[in-house]
Amino acid sequence: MIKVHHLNNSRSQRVSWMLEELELGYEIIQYERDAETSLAPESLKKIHPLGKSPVLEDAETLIAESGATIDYLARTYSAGGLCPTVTDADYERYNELMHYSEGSAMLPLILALYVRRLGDAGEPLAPRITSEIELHIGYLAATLGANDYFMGEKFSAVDVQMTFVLEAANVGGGLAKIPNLASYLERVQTRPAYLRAIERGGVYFLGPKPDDTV
Ligand SMILES: N[C@@H](CCC(=O)N[C@@H](CS)C(=O)NCC(=O)O)C(=O)O
Repeated sequence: MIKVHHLNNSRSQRVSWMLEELELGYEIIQYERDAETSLAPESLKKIHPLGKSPVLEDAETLIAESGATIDYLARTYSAGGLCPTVTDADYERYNELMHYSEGSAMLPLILALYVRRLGDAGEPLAPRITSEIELHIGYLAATLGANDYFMGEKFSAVDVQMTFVLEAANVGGGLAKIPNLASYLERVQTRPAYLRAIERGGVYFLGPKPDDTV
């Protein structure tokens, strides 16, 4: 059976969500972040040398990197339903967005998280980080446009990959003033498969807020 090495409150929510979309059976191996450092436990390094989550095991196949994992699941199990094939006209667009998510969009969001911990010492970096975040949010808003999903009218693996970026950007309500991205988030976060993944994976602070905390 497929195994997901899942860290609480992390990108591995994407992988369980993808598995739920595909209605595949899977086992979750749960890891907890250190309460002080938020780092993954050392035991994850026994599964993959980087010690990061997610890691997926499917028989002899072991994959780290959420984008590669989601693409693998789409190619292997969705029969073309959640990703184009390499000869399709929209394949390069799909591939670009899959890479863009972790390769470009996440960088300033992660930097903001780390630099915040420096307090006043991080101030000189703030304008550049803020302008980069704005650049990526603007690009994502323009790319989605009036479509329901990033590849157009049809939900795809790109949406599973990109939602974490928008959730990270929305911490503190960052997308409230961007109507198409805000309603997109609501659209994907109410998908039954998304909600089932959270139920199985446990606490996920980036997800939809309970009614009493909205
Ligand atoms: N680019 C990687 C990032 C993996 C990653 O950094 N995962 C985080 C959780 S979101 C992690 O394992 N952090 C714990 C640690 O670094 O100890 C991916 O998309 O899978």
